[in-house]
Amino acid sequence: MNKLKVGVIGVPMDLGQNRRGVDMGPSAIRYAGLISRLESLGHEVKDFGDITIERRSEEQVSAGLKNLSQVIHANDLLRQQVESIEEEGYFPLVLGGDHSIAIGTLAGVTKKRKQLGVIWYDAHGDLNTGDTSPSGNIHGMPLAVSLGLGEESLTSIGGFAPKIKPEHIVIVGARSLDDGEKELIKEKGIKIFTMHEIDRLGMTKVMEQAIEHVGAGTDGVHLSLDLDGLDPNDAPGVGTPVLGGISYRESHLAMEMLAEAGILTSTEFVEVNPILDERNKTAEVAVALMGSLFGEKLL
Ligand code: B3U
Ligand code: MN
Ligand code: MN
Repeated sequence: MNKLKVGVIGVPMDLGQNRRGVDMGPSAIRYAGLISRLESLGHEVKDFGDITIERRSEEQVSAGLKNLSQVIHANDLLRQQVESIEEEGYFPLVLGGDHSIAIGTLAGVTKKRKQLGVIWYDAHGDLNTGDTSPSGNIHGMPLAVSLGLGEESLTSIGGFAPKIKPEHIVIVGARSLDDGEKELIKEKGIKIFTMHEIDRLGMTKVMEQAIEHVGAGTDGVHLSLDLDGLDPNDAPGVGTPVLGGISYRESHLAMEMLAEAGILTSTEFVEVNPILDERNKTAEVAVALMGSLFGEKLL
């Protein structure tokens, strides 16, 4: 793998969902040795620190969305940071935080890349809008927002919408979808490999097809990896665990195949919750997967 300049940015944000602790994700991931792991692979790594997040106040719900104004503010800051990290020639590596931060990451990277491919590695679809969400939690909405759907104050971050196109997306690992999300997937023809396809085809075929899909007609590829895509036995420190997930080994294989394909232009690892974790296991898993993603090999 080519040696990269990697720009790390943390987003200590928990306002896109109800459970406290996911704001400590960036610290836990750094503590698990992220920076030295990437440096040992020969990459030049610059840690740009953390975005400042507004404090959680009394729960505010606007248009059915919780903590909307704080989530907008955080994502707009993240967008600006991601834009400038890329302008300085760094590969953006964003550490969450809950998955609502994908709104800002994608707004930042699509300033330059108007045909971005996206791999959404997640137990969930994150395709809800205020109308379909069962929870009002914005971390269940970032993929819909990036498609230009739902709350206008979120879709308009960065001054343009949509950020991405349905045909450039692939979802990997889904096993919990709400009715509105299922309809949207069908309506937009979004490519999805649920756990059924992973079991049936195996991770090798799934990733071959996923890589081909996001590589076609795109000018860059973003990996948005929600740790709850993994099985809760392998990644227990997440807010909404769902049984029957992708294994640690399958996830390493997926990361290695992405490294070999050499198509990624940005990534984010989200939903690590150290309070719910077992001795930082989930952060360590995240760092191990980032190792494979950035070219680590046994021999
Ligand atoms: N689909 C549900 C649950 C959920 C989405 N993302 C996570 N959980 N992590 C929702 O609230 O939108
Ligand atoms: Mn998610
Ligand atoms: Mn999820």
